[in-house]
Amino acid sequence: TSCQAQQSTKELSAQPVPEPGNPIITDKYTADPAAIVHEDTVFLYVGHDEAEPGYGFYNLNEWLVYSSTDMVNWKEYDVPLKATDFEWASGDAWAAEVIEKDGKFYWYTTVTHAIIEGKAIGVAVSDSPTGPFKDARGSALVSNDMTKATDISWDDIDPTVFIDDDGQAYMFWGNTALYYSKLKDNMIELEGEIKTIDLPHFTEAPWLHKKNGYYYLSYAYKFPEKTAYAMATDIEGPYYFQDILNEVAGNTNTNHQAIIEYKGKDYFIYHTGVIPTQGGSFRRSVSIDYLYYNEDGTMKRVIMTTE
Ligand code: FUB
Repeated sequence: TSCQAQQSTKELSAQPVPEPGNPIITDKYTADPAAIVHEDTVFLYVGHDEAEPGYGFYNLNEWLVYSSTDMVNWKEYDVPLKATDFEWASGDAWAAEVIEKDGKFYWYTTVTHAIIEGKAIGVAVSDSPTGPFKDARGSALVSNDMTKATDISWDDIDPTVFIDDDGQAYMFWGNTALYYSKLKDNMIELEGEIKTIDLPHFTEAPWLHKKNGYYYLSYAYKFPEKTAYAMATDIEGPYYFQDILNEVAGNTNTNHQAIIEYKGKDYFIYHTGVIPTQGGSFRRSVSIDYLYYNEDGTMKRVIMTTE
């Protein structure tokens, strides 16, 4: 009957989206994911891990961009940005994050400064989420001579940028010390002083997101790294430590997360070293799993899945 036909159509359209199979990219090694949703499409930004098997450190020279409308099928684009596109940098395409403002896409990146010792943060800009991106300043946005909370030269890494509901943009970053600063309206200059936030066992990889009035600061915790998180009701804190969000991911001593909501579901995007074969701490692969919140706003621990 027509009633039965209607019923079965409804059941079909109510099927959940397919479980994402992990890792999501298998033809190259990818690390340090960041993602945005723009016009109903997810854009995923990663570093390209190019270390040879057995090489015991990072070898990342470029970032890559992918898009998806179902979190399962990912389209790759031409290489949108390389570390040496910043003429003042000597290389090292470490963790980076893109944000959109007024139709422009700003990509905050970690690189090694060619003159000032240590890591530094650059910002590139494009009219499109897939690039091409160009250095927006011609100089570092943050370099090691500007931050003094640690003696290490790699404490200016892993920027995460967030625009609050009142339009004010903030950047959080760091290794060992967690720094943050406001950004000017032009998105390419800091505004005011650089401050710090104390979080237990903060290592690196901060990610800031907001949901239902809470600010969530997730970060790499201890080493080998788990992902932990703290919550606040004001972007500048105080942040209250909550819990471990994700355990050490298989076969890699780092972890690096992005958290997004897309088409009514929440996703935890991270990297592991497990797969494909010959993966490890310097040959990582981006994976995606569902993220679930409790009624009080806290987040449930992520269940990492493979194929
Ligand atoms: O990929 C290089 C570095 O490893 C990143 O900047 C850190 O977050 C860690 O994942």
